[in-house]
Amino acid sequence: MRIQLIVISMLLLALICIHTPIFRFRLPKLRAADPNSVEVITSWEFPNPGSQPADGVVEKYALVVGVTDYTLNPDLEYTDDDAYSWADYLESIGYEVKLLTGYVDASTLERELYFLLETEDGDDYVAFIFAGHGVNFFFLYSAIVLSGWPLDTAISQYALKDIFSYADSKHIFFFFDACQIGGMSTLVTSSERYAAMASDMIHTAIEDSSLGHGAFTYFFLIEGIIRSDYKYMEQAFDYAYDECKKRSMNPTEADGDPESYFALYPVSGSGGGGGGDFFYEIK
Ligand SMILES: [Ca+2]
Ligand SMILES: [Ca+2]
Ligand SMILES: [Ca+2]
Repeated sequence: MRIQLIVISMLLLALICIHTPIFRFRLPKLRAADPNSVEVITSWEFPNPGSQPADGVVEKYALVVGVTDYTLNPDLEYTDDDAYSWADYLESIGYEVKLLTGYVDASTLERELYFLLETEDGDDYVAFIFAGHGVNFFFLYSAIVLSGWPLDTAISQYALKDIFSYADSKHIFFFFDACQIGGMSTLVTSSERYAAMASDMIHTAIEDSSLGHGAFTYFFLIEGIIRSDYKYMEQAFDYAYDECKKRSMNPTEADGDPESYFALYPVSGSGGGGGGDFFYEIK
């Protein structure tokens, strides 16, 4: 009788644990897509947005994408939160932001990329932020994964590189919080471009319910740029790199100019030899 009581109470306790959120052990979700579940676009018939020369005014434009809804790949929970946080921050430093979250397909991205490239001119600042699934193909190239039907759509590093070759702005920031996305370093074609990526071409990127974000976005943006007030992307990257390494990730950066710091707004003294101690900000 006593043994039966003990067994029953243990079973009850187990049931309570299973149904109580704090006892539920949740594994971090991977932002990796299955290469067989996507239609991949390696070259894109992208309409020419024309060329807009510098007009003497530094305007700042950002396209921020957080894909949560996928057809064949698992939905993601925190990519939209990553995108909201980036959008809020970029707006706070004077960017005109276009935010795409939820179901974001290739035609939506094409429309917004076209609008961005048709708007920015030769002396503007541009930022492209992506949080979602990533995938590599044969360890040869990376792709971002968008929503799509009947297959999700993967846009390769080559297709994105072609599209950004239309940019008039020289100063472009790329940020990718996705798995196997390191091939996007190919977008850094000049000294005034900088890319931060949550992974190399092999490693995965995670999103974690305890952070409420992708780990890379959390440490780069929330703890690095916002809480630690890092002005330079290289500083934010170094911080996020150390934190993500503890989580078995391997973030990578592509720095068009290793001799100078890269900032998201004009910072006087940031050029030539690693940035000065004295600078003022033009917003
Ligand atoms: Ca301008
Ligand atoms: Ca343009
Ligand atoms: Ca640099």
